[in-house]
Order: sequence, then C-alpha cells, then structure tokens
Amino acid sequence: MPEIWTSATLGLGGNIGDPRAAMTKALAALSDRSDCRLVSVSELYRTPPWGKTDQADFFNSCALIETALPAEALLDLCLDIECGMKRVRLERWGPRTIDIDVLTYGDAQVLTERVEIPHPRMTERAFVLMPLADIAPDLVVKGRRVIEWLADADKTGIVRANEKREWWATPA
Ligand code: PH2
Ligand code: MG
Ligand code: MG
Repeated sequence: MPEIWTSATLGLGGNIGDPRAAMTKALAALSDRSDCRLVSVSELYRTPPWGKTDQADFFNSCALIETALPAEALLDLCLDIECGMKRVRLERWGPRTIDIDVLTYGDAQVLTERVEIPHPRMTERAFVLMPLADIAPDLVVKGRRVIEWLADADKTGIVRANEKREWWATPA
C-alpha cells in the first residue's frame, strides 16, 4: 500500500522540572522516527497558567510535522513519548512535566471517545495560538485562520523565552 503522508500540528507544554529540555527530547523522539518528519518548530514561550491559575507558568511551543501515521496512531505516539519521559501529571489542567497534544491532522475532523481533532480548546488559547502562528499562520481551523483566532485571544503575560530560533536543536 502506498504511504500517505499528512501534515499535522502539535502543541507542547509543561511546567514542572525543565520543560524546555522535555520538549527538546520529545521533538527529537518524533524526528528520529521513520514515520514522522519534523518540518518546523515555533519559538518557545513562557505562558501564564490557563484554567487552573494557582500553578507555575508554563513553557509552550508548537511543531509542524508530516506523518505517515493515522490520526489515532499519532495520538498514541504522543502519549507513548509522554510516558517514556515519565510524564508526571498531578491533575486535569494542573502541573505536568510534558504534554503533547495533536492540534490538527490535515484538515480532518476526528471525534472518537479518545480524541477530538481539531483540539477542542485550541482556538481560545493564546498559549497554543501564539506558537502556532509562528509556523502555520494561515492554517484554517474551524473556519478561520490561526492569525485571526490569535488576534481575538487574550495574550496577557505571554513572553518569548528563547534566545535563538533553533532553541530545540541542542547538541547531543
Ligand atoms: N495546559 C493545560 C492547562 N493549562 N496553561 C498554559 N499556559 N499552558 C499549557 O500548556 C496548559 C495550561 C492542560 O493541557
Ligand atoms: Mg494540553
Ligand atoms: Mg494532552
């Protein structure tokens, strides 16, 4: 069977330990695979906690990939990488070492018991939209471009946290 490659976007975040190192490791794990290609990575941002506000600031970024995996398998891969990195998550929307969310998968809409794509809250969250706008400003999600969603989002307190563009490409 011919391989079908699909563009997908991922949201990465964390606020326990060293989230920058955790994201670097997760991106390396993705790009090491034969069924995923890392196309681009956003800037790194420090973002105030959303949802549950009495916790440490998060670090967030987004990645654009191409993958030969179907959507649910991509989700499983992200969960595997989280687990392999001994993800700690204390509670829903609470502190975690690493979170990797599948934001979009081609222009597919996927709704199963396990996954909803596009990610249901991505169009409200500046901590997702800001990095996503770095790598996919014109991507249409739920009928609007990422930059249009971003224009309406509350960006208070979000700051760029990387010095160099290729913050994730650390020497081994
Ligand atoms: N993730 C959450 C809940 N709240 N807040 C920020 N700033 N960044 C996140 O990645 C985040 C959050 C649940 O996944
Ligand atoms: Mg999340
Ligand atoms: Mg998640």
